[in-house]
Amino acid sequence: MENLEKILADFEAGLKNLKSEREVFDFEKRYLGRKDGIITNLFSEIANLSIDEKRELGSKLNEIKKRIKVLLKQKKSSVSKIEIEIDEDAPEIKSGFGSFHPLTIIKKELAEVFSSMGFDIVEGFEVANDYYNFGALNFPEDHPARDMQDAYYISGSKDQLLRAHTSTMQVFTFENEIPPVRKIAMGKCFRRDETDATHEHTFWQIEGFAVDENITSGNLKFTLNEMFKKILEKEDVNVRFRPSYFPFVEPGYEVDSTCTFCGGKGCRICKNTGWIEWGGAGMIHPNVLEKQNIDSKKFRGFAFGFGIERMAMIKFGIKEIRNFHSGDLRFLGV
Ligand code: FA5
Repeated sequence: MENLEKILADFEAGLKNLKSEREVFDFEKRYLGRKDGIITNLFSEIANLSIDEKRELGSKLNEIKKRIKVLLKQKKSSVSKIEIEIDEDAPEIKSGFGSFHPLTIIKKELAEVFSSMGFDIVEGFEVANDYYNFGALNFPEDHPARDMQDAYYISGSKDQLLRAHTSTMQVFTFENEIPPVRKIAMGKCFRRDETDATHEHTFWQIEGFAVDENITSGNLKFTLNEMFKKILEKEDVNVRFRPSYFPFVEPGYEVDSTCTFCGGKGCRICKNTGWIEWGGAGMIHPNVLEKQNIDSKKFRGFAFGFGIERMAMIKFGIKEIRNFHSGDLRFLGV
């Protein structure tokens, strides 16, 4: 019995010195731990005593256990719950504020400039079928892009594929909306291209198109000029169209802007031409509109499609496309 009083007194004295929640837990374990707790052990010792002793000591032990529990509870609520364990040997953690990914910056700028011109912004679907990716866009049956070697087909399917360009969004839109429409689609595209410094199997494109009664290439040029001014952060940017071929536009163009990095004199970015190549554009082919029951005599439209990684590479002087999706924090400058 005396021993029990001493145990309780020791407990109370020890409890006073505890400063943290961790210490309280350890202390609790020392007394009430299931394996080797001081009180727990005493309970198992009772088993060897006579019935009378058992009764007397048992009730005293229960009383002490109760008291210990109450005191532990009080102590737990009084010590600080917020503790940081410091590992002296752990490497230093550099704190940084982080930064936006270059693609995020470009997408945000594109969203801003096009919404200011009244374009709706959509992302669209990454899985399409031959019809949305090619057929409805006037690709001839034997066009090489339709080849299984160039697009990722869903396994076991000859029809379903991962979209190879965001032009699929023209078809989805014309199926569901009546002109006038102005739309921007930004999303991932997939191609079985050889990976190199400027090509990846997965990349982002922006598709833009507008259909109305009096749309001309002049509208296209103005719209793209506004986009270049925003991305290049310069007011004096010119746009140049060179003839090109895409089955879903007629006429089709390759779009260049003046090189704002050298002022047109020639540099590494423009490969000494004074012009930067951005991507494809053109006037939407009447066949594409007619396939969706849009009267091509009444309505005309423009469309353009650019690689967003390419835009970021130009804007930020990034030389290697594989950096974008590598997850390497050094690239992000964090
Ligand atoms: C197209 O994809 C057309 N849909 C663009 C278009 C839209 C033309 C509307 C006319 C009217 P193209 O295959 O050239 O075109 O791709 C456009 C851009 O996507 C390229 O200039 C390039 O920047 C980017 N791109 C294409 N393939 C890859 C790739 N494997 N990796 C990274 N970027 C790519």
